[in-house]
Amino acid sequence: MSNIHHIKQHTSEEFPIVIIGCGFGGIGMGIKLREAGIHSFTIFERADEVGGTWRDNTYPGCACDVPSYVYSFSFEPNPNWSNIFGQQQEIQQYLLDCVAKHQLRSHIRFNTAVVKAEFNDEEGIWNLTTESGEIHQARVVITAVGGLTDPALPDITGINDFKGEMFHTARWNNDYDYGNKRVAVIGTGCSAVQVIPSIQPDVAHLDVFQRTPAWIMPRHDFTISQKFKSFLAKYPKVQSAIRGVLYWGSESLAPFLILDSKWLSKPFEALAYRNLTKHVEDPELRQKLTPHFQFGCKRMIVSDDYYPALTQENVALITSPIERITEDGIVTKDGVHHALDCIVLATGFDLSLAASPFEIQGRDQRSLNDEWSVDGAYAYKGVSIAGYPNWFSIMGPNTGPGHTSVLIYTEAQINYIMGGIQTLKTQNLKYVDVRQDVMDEYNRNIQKRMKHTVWTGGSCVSWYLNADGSNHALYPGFATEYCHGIKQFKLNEYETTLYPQVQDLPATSAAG
Ligand code: N01
Repeated sequence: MSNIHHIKQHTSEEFPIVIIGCGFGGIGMGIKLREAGIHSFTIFERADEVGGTWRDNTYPGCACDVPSYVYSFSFEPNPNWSNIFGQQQEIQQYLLDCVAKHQLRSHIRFNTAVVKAEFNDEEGIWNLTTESGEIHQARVVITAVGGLTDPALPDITGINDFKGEMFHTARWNNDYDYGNKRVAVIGTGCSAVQVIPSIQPDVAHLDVFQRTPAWIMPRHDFTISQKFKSFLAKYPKVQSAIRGVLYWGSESLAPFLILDSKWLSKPFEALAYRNLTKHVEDPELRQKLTPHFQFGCKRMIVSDDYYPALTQENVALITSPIERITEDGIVTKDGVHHALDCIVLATGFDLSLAASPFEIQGRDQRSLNDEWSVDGAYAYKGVSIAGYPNWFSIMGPNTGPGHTSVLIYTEAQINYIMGGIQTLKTQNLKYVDVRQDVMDEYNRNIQKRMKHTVWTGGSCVSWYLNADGSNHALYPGFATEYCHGIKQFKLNEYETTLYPQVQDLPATSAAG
């Protein structure tokens, strides 16, 4: 272990904090720490730039499927969104602007992947090992590693034999010119639905390989005029009112999109079916595109240009299952060989909600990976995990929404974690460790409610579900309810230990 070196010593007053990941979660956390006058934090980012999923997903057409006035920080409103649904480049620019405005860059260690974390009970310190073997120490660790980050590559026979160009939507090769090429898109989820209409006009031929047709609602996007942007800049209260309207609008949809009720799903299925019939006249194509699962079971997709793109002459929707990939194309079960120059894998993400993001060892050497591999990922309110003191997660287990902006939840978590940090500091506690009984009771209730959701009862398979069919990804209720429940950091829900004495502690290499 000769390459391990310890970072310079600071006093405990500096209270070293490490944030892992610099997407929306890590950036928001950094902003709130600085606002509270806490500068002794470092953000470890495995890539060479901030942005997380918005940095990585550069495929043509990539945009948010949640209106940007609510898919942005409430404390950093941006009056300049180009459209109702912000595009990837401007969302990434928004994050870069947040980082610059709040002077976060000096806190960030780029190209630094944390591969191991071990808690030292005696000192109340987390030892974090990076890929290069450095060890950093922290009193508090906040993981903001995101969920939709690692591409899920399909297990298709011959996938490595293909001699043409092949890439995943989240790793788009922007140097590749797909103009006049024969291109395949495997998958018809949110990413595919954005890519397909964007590349269709330029490619020679497009084969769309569909396994399960999705429910698709109209998007109704529109460009925001310069006049309106200036108006919002002048009257920020109007923008927060718009945010409020969008928030409560989506909250009102929650029962329809969450509960396992055929009656509640029906109006949405009717609207989506009308959207299909409006754009697709050919009865055979319509039939292929008609979903057979309950609306909401998979994430609702919004698009105005996907169906029209599928009706174009240079597009074929292929529903015969893929048998294998060859050197020059894809062979389907019906025996047809589809000759191709390029294959786009729009096959989603590996959420890994039955494993920890890396090796994490809590009190008494317990291993998070071992614990989560039994029944899936659990945390209290998605944030704290019993046995892993002073360890907080942003966008942790069961905190994803099926009906609204994930950032509503993210902000609530950041606020809660700030409460935890302030409690640790002001009460001179060595650690806070959520009580096992409190965490278990919370998750029993979550999983009980999960049985009544469309995600488990709606006859579909989605990335929300673990291999055993359990859902550790989403929150089965209103955002308002989640936010209310997490409003206050309650110390009586935690085991605590006083810090024995003020002593010099090794700190991270935190700037500032
Ligand atoms: O991934 P997905 P995604 N052979 O998992 C198919 C967010 N997002 O990247 O349905 C053939 O939804 C798979 O088929 P099936 C959003 O939360 C947001 O599109 O499993 N096909 C499916 O059609 C979203 O929910 C935005 O039968 C295979 C597709 O690949 C999440 O990211 C934009 C296959 C995967 O769909 C993931 O969306 C984009 C195989 N072996 C994404 N394996 C915003 O706008 C998989 N498929 C914010």
